[in-house]
Amino acid sequence: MPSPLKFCDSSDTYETSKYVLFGVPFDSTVSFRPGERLAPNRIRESSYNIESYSLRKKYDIRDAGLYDMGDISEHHNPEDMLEEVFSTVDEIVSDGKFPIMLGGEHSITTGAVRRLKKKVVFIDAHTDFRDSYLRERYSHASVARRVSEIVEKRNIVSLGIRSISPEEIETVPQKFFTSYEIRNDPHKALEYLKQFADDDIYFSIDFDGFDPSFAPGVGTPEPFGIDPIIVLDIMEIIKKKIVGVDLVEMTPLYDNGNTSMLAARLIQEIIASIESDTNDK
Ligand SMILES: [Mn+2]
Repeated sequence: MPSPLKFCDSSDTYETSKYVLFGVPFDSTVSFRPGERLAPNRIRESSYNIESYSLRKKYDIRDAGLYDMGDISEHHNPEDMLEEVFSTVDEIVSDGKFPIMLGGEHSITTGAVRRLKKKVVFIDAHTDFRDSYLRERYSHASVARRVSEIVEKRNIVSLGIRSISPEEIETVPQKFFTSYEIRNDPHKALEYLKQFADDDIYFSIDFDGFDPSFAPGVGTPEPFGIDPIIVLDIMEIIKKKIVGVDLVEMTPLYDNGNTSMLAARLIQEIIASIESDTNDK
């Protein structure tokens, strides 16, 4: 369904665009705090309160060729949602464009990875490696497990982990760096990413990976998170390999405005990193 509200600076037509943004208003499997389906439009609203210019990369996002195609249909059933995410990403990448997906809850990532079949870097507080949660295999708490069935566990790394179930420890989840490790020495995780980025990468940003003081508007907040500025360092490592991105698990119902603003700025800075050739920041 087309959304009348468009991400700021997304004036290009689809045909002339390079980056195509779309929303997935889905939160049916959320276990704690709902409202993620409202996030895409809240992020669009926030985008009108930032400058189009990235001072870090000396780049104007208006030069990028960003097109906002609106939201996909509202679904209650995860499989129906995943099918539409798959076909939407298929259309975008088949046309040689870069997909930016606004969640919605984390389960939406599986639809994009089904199409792209690339390595995945997650930012997340949770390993999301349960086989199912509350009897739902496509739960937002099982997304890394579903993704591992598509691209194999060795092609996944998660950053910011600080919550794991005994079941997940026993099944040996994907490679991850805890928020404590990243706080003590971020270079270890970044060095790992340099080796990891030898092939195309899909970047999935769960906002609960960040500390709740930076991103309070999330479904399952976890104390002791990472500083979102690390995304800028991550982008410098993966910018030549990144083929798609999603921003998930935000809920405006618990936000004070900072989380949606962070999302809007991250979209701008991710595009600026890819587009800019300068290495200063
Ligand atoms: Mn999470």
